[in-house]
Amino acid sequence: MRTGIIGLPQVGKTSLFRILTKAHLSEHAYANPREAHVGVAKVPDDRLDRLAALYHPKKLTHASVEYVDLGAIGQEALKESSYIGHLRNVDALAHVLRVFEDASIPHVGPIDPLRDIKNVEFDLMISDLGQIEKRLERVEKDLKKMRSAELEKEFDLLKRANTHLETERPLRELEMTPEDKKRFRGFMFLSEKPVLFVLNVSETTDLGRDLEQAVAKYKLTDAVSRPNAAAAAICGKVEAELSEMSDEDAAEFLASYGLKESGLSRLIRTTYKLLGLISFFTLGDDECRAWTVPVHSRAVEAAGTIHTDLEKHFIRAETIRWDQLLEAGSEANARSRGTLRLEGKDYIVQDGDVLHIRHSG
Ligand SMILES: Nc1nc2c(ncn2[C@@H]2O[C@H](COP(=O)(O)OP(=O)(O)OP(=O)(O)O)[C@@H](O)[C@H]2O)c(=O)[nH]1
Ligand SMILES: [Mg+2]
Repeated sequence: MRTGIIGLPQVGKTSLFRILTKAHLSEHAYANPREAHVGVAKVPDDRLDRLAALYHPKKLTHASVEYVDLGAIGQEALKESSYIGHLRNVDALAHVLRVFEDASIPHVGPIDPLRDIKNVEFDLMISDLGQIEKRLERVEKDLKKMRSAELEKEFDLLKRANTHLETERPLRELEMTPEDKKRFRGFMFLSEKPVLFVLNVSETTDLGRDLEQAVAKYKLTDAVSRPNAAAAAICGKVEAELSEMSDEDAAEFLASYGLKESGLSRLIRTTYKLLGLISFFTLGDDECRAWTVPVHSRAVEAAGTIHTDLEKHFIRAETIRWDQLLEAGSEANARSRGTLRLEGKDYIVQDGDVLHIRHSG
């Protein structure tokens, strides 16, 4: 899974990227704001950490997400093939919004994240509209030459998308059947991608409360409750300091701001929810590991993400909820308590399940 970090100039995109991926970028990387950076972020998961304490594994593997830090967005940037190439290839967007006050860092005007959202969304939609118009012309020509049921369906969908965009609504809000989605897949439309609005707020003494209220304060409640959109507020300054600390120091530091967890944990979790992803765990003395699958995945599909052989030779999945296993203290205890279940191929994996795949391979 790959998320593109986008936004207007100087809103904190690269800062967020560095904190997420713990990347130490060279001065050179800052000197060229048009250059894209790619990095991997570990998905923090307290459940996995606690389970691993039962096993003391040789290796502890968290799930990971890729982030791409792109230069500032705008009509000009969207004409550059490398910029748009990077942007098309992400699964989701993290749109960083400037909310922090700092007179020394220029912004397009007074702090107004709703205006900034509209501007950036407009650019995404104009890019999609151009692509749709080109494709419509092509399909129209082909339809004159020959009749094709599939082409007609594509034509209707493109027309519908065109009208939708002309009323200034992004494609992520267009109702589509799974077939429609397939028809659009190859286009990699920008405004179709799920978006997480990241509010980068000022450092304040009551940060916990300010983060919670940021969405309402800036009148973003409507914008962030639209289909395939979500929001997370963070304080870039505080997160940057946190990322340099040991776990104990970080916990104390968070508490001093009235916070329970880092903004990054919340941000990554919200991205998972937005993309309809869940985690399940495999545990053992060699390795304890978190895996990522789409919600509603069947046990046999989950097995396939671990190894194709496990999918092919799947017999049963020994399953237990992560908290039930913690409570039992060991698999043996869980088995005698009857909380360890045997599930078949079609079992729908739940977020936080611990799976042990039994196979004949
Ligand atoms: N006060 C304050 N300054 C911040 C915060 N986040 C970032 N900055 C500053 O804002 C400036 C721009 O930060 P970057 O992370 O480089 O922003 P960017 O969006 O990547 O900028 P471009 O790539 O040039 O568009 C830097 O001077 C940062 O130190 C914040 O939360 N508070
Ligand atoms: Mg940058």
